[in-house]
Amino acid sequence: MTTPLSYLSSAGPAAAPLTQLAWGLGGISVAVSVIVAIALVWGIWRRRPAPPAGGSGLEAGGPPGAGMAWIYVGLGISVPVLAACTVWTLFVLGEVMHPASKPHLTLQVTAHQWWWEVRYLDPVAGRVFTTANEIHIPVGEPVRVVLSSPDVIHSFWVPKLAGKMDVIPGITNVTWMQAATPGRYRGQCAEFCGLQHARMAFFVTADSPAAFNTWREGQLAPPPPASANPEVAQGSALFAARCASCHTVSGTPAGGIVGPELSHLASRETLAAGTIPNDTQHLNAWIADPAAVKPGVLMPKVPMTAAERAQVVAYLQSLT
Ligand code: HEC
Ligand SMILES: [Cu+2]
Repeated sequence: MTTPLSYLSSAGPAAAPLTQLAWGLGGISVAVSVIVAIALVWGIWRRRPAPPAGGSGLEAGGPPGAGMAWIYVGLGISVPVLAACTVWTLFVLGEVMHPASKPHLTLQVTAHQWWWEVRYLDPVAGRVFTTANEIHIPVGEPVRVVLSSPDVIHSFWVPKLAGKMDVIPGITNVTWMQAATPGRYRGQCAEFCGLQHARMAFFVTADSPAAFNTWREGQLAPPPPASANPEVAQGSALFAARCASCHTVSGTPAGGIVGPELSHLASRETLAAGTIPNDTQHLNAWIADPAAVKPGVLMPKVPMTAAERAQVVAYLQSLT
């Protein structure tokens, strides 16, 4: 069984203290429940002292004030434990606030209904690029994530790599994440943000530094020109006429910003924020009727013949 969203184990220093805290507080809560249950059962089965003779039979047995010891002992145990939990929580919050070293890489992540725009910032303007839903980071180093939203409140959450951080319109929240081992980590919008909230997933792939650089250079280069193959060229013209108002493909006039950047769509493994695999059949079905895949989606159905759609699909698959 794979549990990509389980926070019971973690894979990086921004998440590890939270995982320990979750296990610790979870363990204490279970222990408290068990102790209370045992005390309750014991209280039910215990024989009470006989009521004083000659009374109505409803008077409390035992001397006045008997049983107060339970209150004192109970408070004496629970107050220090709760106080210790609070202090532990505050320490953990302090620990995950900032990474141990200054991040070299900053991602500007914009949460949209219902996908993630990811911009790789760089001091050199020509080295800034944008992608969607699939984030690559170099393994073993902290990455700063600057979060904003143009529509509603979302929440950025990669359970294995970091705690949740809300993405709030009008506010810029900053968090960080770091992967200790290479791998593909699943993320999910963790704040109900409308119809397709559940299908607002993303992936963080932690690459070796060399693989990360190769990927980054690939994203920075414009995709191969469309002229090579006639079907791809036809698809490119259709795309320019019907899709470019919402989507960007670098190196072409397509510069729309309503939908995800498609410059290197073919390098992504999934479509529509982790909803479907990125293969010919699913890409075709998506363009034919996006709302059938993701009801309520903000991409319209663009009228096209099956032959035209095949050309557009061929073009999109050439965007490596
Ligand atoms: C009105 C704006 C708009 C138009 C026009 C539009 N799209 Fe989209 N497109 C979107 C939005 C918004 C999404 C994000 C959907 C989601 O995941 O919730 C999207 C997503 C996609 C995706 C998935 C990208 C990914 O990485 O997940 C593909 C592929 C795509 N569109 C192709 C096309 C093609 C091809 C056309 C033209 C036939 C087109 N779009 C027309 C707005 C548009
Ligand atoms: Cu969301």
